[in-house]
Amino acid sequence: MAVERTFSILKPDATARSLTGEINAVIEGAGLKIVAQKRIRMSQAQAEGFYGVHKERPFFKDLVKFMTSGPVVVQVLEGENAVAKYREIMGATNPYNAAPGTIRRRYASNIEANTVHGSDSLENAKTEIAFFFKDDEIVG
Ligand code: IDP
Ligand code: MG
Repeated sequence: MAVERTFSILKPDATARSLTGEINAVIEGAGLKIVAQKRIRMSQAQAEGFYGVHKERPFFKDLVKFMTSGPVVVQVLEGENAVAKYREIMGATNPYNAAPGTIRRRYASNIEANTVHGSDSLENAKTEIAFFFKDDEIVG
């Protein structure tokens, strides 16, 4: 195993319910370090660019609307096997299918407002981190 970095978003449904502290405690409890973090309002262009791979999907417009509907917290997480570990503690995309104890099972409202984003590969993590953070904003 190797120390990796992954990209995380606490989505608008998390900030709306003031769950950022609680979710960060879960992240840190799993052994992942939050090495960068900022609260932002995503622009429509940022949301469309970030979720560009989904632009042909029927839910794309709604997803962009949701992601720009309120503040989000973008983060860089660091730790052993961080990409897979974060996906594991997030749980499945649809909270109804997410394993008990996972962030999405505990906090998510539905398949769209599912509380957190996490990169699905090391390669995508690098691209996603670079989309929101400059190197000197990440302090490991
Ligand atoms: P992931 O976030 O678990 O990697 P993706 O398939 O990459 O899931 O989808 C990106 C995001 O798009 C999801 O987290 C969720 O917010 C939204 N999404 C995915 N599938 C649906 C759907 O069927 N309906 C509405 N929103 C969806
Ligand atoms: Mg994904």
